[in-house]
Amino acid sequence: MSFETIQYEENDGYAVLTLNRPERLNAFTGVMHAEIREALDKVAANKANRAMILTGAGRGFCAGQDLNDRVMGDDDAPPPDLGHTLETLYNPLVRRIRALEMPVISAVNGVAAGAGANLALGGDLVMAARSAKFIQAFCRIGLVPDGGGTWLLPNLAGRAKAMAMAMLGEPVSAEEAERIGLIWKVVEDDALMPEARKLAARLATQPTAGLTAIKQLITAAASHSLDEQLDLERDTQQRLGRSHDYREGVRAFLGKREPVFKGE
Ligand code: LHQ
Repeated sequence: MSFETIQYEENDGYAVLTLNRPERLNAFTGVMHAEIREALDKVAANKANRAMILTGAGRGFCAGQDLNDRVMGDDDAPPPDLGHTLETLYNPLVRRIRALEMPVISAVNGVAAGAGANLALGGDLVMAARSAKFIQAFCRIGLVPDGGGTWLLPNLAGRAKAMAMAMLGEPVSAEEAERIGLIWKVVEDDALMPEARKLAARLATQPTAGLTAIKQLITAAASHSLDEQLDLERDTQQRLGRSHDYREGVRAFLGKREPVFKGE
């Protein structure tokens, strides 16, 4: 499959989507948005895909919106409609990744800035190379964190850290990001992709419907009461209790053998 601004690969039960404009630290353009949408359609259309890795080519993960792109506006043009850009490009992308019915691994290979940082943080399992850093660069150009940033930051790291990251726009190292709960874990630079691939291949053998439900419930918890969440757990468990993979998991345990999950 050939794209201009991304690379797409399917392999061993998982897909890898690599942002690929390394000379611009993989900053987003309209073309890149369109290609990502097309790739995500492919990920979802193939039932053999049971996990996805999102990463970047070269020394950066993604530097957010390409500031040369017309959507940002310039002196001679009328003011840009950034709301339209979010509504039509970024918000659907964030929602689409959240709704993908499989775990999404962010493998953050280098600097992740602006919407690129929040794209990474929106993944389900976020791994970062030791040299990676996260920058909420928006405040430097008079904007607010988007791509879900104002929701993700306080939910992941708490209000105090969220405020400091969003208002100061200073780089947060991968180690610091792990320490404050912004990401899952740091790995050595050259271990990032081997580890991400190993994890994706392992996830591809797991009960995918159950993992998808975990993703949905943990997302829902951020805006639910305990009572609402208990009801959601009841309904979800009821559904999963009728699934192939639940039956298989219990039978394998009782039979003292490895389970063979279908993902449904
Ligand atoms: C870039 C970019 C870039 C173009 C590096 N654009 N060229 C979306 C749209 C609608 C509403 C508003 O919100 C948004 C969301 C956003 O994402 S807004 C925030 C946009 N991003 C930024 O403000 C980050 C800008 N980039 C940087 O601050 C630095 O490049 C970082 C800190 C990411 C990395 O710094 P360095 O490692 O020193 O690399 P560099 O600055 O030298 O960048 C390498 C090249 O990439 C360079 O080009 P050049 O021709 O000089 O080699 C940069 O101009 C280019 N580049 N980010 N976003």
